[in-house]
Amino acid sequence: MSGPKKFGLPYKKAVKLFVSFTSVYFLWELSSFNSFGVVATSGRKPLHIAGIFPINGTGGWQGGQACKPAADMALEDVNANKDLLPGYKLHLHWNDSECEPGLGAAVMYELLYKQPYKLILLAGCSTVCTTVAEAAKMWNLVVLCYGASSPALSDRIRFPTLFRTHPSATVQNPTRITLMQKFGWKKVAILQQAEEVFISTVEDLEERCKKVSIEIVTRQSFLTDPNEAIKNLKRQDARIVIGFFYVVAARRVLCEVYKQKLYGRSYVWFFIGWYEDNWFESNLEAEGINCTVEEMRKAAEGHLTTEALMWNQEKNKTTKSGWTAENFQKRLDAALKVDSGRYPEGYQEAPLAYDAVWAVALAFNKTMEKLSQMGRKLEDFNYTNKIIADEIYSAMDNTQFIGISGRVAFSSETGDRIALTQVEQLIDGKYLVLGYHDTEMNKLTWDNRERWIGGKVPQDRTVIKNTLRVVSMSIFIAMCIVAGAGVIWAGILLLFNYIYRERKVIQLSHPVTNSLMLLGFMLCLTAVFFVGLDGQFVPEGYFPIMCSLRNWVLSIGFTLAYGAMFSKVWRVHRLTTKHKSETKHKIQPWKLYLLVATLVVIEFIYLTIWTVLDPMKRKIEKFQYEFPEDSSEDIKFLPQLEHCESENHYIWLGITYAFKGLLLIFGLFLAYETRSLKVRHINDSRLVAMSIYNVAVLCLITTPVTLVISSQQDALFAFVALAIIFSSMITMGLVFVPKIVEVIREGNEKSDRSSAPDGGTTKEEEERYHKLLAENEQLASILEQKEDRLKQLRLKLEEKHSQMVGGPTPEIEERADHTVKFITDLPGINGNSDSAIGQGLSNFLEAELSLRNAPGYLQ
Ligand code: ABU
Repeated sequence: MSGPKKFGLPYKKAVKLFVSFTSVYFLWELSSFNSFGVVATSGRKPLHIAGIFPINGTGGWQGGQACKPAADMALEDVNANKDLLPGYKLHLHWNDSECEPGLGAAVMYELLYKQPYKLILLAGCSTVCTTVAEAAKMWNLVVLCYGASSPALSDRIRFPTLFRTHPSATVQNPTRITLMQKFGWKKVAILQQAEEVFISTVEDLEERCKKVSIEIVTRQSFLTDPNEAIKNLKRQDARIVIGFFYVVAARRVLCEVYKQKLYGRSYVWFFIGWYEDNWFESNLEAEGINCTVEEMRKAAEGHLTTEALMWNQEKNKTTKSGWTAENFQKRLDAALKVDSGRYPEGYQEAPLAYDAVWAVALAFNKTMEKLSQMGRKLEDFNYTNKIIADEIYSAMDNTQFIGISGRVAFSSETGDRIALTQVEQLIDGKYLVLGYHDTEMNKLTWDNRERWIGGKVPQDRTVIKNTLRVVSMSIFIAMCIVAGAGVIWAGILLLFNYIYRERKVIQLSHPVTNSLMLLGFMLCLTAVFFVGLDGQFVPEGYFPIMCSLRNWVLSIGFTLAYGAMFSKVWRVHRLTTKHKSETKHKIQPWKLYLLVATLVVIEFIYLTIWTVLDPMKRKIEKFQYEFPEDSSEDIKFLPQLEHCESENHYIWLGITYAFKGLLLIFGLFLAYETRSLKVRHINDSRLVAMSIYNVAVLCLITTPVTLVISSQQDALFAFVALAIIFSSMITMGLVFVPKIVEVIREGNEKSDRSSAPDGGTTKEEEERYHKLLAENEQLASILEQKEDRLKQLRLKLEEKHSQMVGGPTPEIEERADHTVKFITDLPGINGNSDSAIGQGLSNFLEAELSLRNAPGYLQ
């Protein structure tokens, strides 16, 4: 930054050290020189002034190259003017500061402590002016800066004796703001060299931007190499860049701009306007700029500059010096030998240096008059003479005149020059004035001569177009058609279930449970439609409703369908685990309904809690930018995908998956356990078990896959839709197609012959059953006949017994009793008898009868 840094000391400390050291030198000098200056030649007393000109440096502003000759011209003119400073002649003592604050301070020290006393100090370059103006107050010395734009110099407390003919750099800021507003730029970036002059200008600009809601996207600074800073600008997509740097740095910036391709139709660069007209193509080799003149021209084309006016716009108006601006320019050009077209640095500011000397002369003139009234003289001035110093200050403060740079006047609050700002643009390698801005009146005079490379005003940012990723129409329509067909199919099955409810094949399948299952599938298939309804159909505001609708329809549908299937396998499994006597009873249908209802109620309560506590919202997933095919379009696309999400979405999903997952796995287990069981009262239980495999497996596959492909809208929709369609259709087919076939096979008769379509009773079994029934009836009648015959025999036996004297022998008695007891103990013929039992019984009876008729048997 400034000098003290070079010496490695804090700034104030450095100034104090400098002042105390030089005071010693000052006392020593005073002892040898007691009078003011040397005796003037040609009878006029010299009035000595000091000047510091930056000329030979390698950085900063070397404006002394043109300003020193301009100051010399002014001295010449002032001294030639008879009305000005009568009896006196201005004499300039000067040295080169190279725009280095350290060197500037040393030069000042030398100028001040070498006799004669200097009445005023002229300085150029902000960094040097800052250093010398802060110290000069210690010597009661007024400083007039002809080439310092730093806004920091407007601080009257820090620089109480400073004036400047150079306007503050802040005068350009309102102009910059006005231009941004004119072209609709709301986002700008700043690139600055790390110098106080630019830092304070940028701070002022930031404040002003804030007031008018212009966003500073980034503020990049660099010391010497702008490479990284420009990379950052590119990274931040800066399009409108305001640059603050000295001309040497400006060349480096421009070369880097070329290399990093931050020029052309999409970019606008604002540069400071006080560089010389051909700044971007000169000194390239000397400064080690690694770009050709052609490349520099290419990068510079179209940039804008702002600068306070430094030349009187009324070119032919005679100024205080007697010169018109036009004539002065010719004279200056001749002095500087600018025929070659190469302007030395400081050419723009030359009128300021010229007018600075005139301001000094006019102020001295005024002071002389004032001092003569007080009986004092200008030549009485020394560095402790506060009275004369104050008079010089006051005269300078009131100095006003029309100079080569325009109207010269100083603001008493800041010491600043008041000026118009000029806006220029580099068009075809030449600067063209576009307009002027009156900062005080905030009035822009614009000639509409600007020219943009792309033919239109560049944008302040890449326009980002949000593109919603939506389900492709063909997939959506295809899935909706299939799902719709599924809904119709489920409706037909519902009707079938109702119409044929009296048929045994339907009756024994628990038609109400199947109807609930069909209703569930209808809801699931309807959910396919809702899942596909995205931003292309549903406005943003209604999307959360759509999210809840999807969730509710699919969840309730699944619970109804799966719950109905689950209840059947559950009941079948329960039957296998119950005591045999209990299985004789018919299955209670209400138990099935209760299980389905319980599951649905749980689902309903859960969904209500979810919806009320943490409703689903429209969440946007953003993807990588995509660029249009046509690269001339300054736009990029931001693909977005809508998702339905609650705040604690993954907690809710966790609960859902845990509950349903357990239900699915348990269902799978029950289905496996009951796979080979035939239950007459749930005739389709095995088919339902197969359906559970189908649904469970599909669900268990679909859920993790959907999580993985959640960012691919088409794949996600197709996968979910197909999973719903497949599981619903396969289940409906498995459960109902055999029933339909059976009903068709039976025709329209209401036959009860069939008991189960799932392979429970075949035709052969049926016939065998009927045969057995007939045989049973036959045996029952035989048994009846035999019983009658047995009764008759018993009667006969009793008669014989009463006729006998002394009765039968005990052996015969016992055999007869045994026979009667055996017959009485026989099981009922209507029970489980078969032909074998009947045959055995008849053989026994025949044998018994033959025994009774045998010889020796007592009759
Ligand atoms: N127009 C030249 C300004 C130089 C400076 O402020 O340092």
